[in-house]
Amino acid sequence: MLEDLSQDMLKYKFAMKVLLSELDILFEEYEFKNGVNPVEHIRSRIKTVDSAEAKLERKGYEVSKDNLVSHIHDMVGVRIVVAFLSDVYDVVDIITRSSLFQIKSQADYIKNPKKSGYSSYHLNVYVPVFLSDRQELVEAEIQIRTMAMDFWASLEHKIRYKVDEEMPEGINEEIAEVAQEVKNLDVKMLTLNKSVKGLKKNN
Ligand code: 0O2
Repeated sequence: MLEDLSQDMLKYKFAMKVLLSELDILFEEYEFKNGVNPVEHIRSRIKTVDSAEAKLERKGYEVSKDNLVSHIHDMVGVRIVVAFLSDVYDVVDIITRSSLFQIKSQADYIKNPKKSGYSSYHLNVYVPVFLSDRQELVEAEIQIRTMAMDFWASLEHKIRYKVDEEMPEGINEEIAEVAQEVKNLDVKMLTLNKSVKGLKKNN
């Protein structure tokens, strides 16, 4: 059982407000300049203490406040869902250019999917929070993915969390195969979109 986290939870809440507000500004500015907004929708959540405890246990750490701060990197989590593969990289570019955020790390699970088949682009950033007497940098995880990747990840999560034990034989492989099909769809839709864009330009 974790020590009192009320002050930390408040900090996460403030970091989320700053993060969402900056994203809103960045995407609205992008739309003003380019006439299109690459974002379909944004979801956000602050991880519950119960879920953080479960994750620490899963990772083999003792449940403590110190371990939570050191090993749970997604207490503040935002998911940005876009239409096309190329939009993922546009969004990464928009966020990494913002001088508000300090980029801690990035992982491209689209170019290098996880063994499960999971693919998304992960950006871990530090968000500045200005309190009355000090500034704090709070870590947040931003996941950027297409609608197709989001479909796969949401359903895979539902399937996996139904079983406490190991998956029955063959299921993991089949789920990974579906991820490949999803990837093919993303590539196909991107190609179609590019063809139509080309037509518009020629007219
Ligand atoms: P939830 O329910 O989203 O909170 P960490 O960086 O410490 O968070 P890790 O494994 O080092 O953990 O980092 P990683 O893999 O970059 O990001 C973890 C998050 O990515 C997960 O958070 C999921 O949201 C997502 N994710 C990673 N792998 C998979 C996968 O195989 N399937 C699905 N559906 N999602 C995945 P949580 O806390 O595990 O879950």
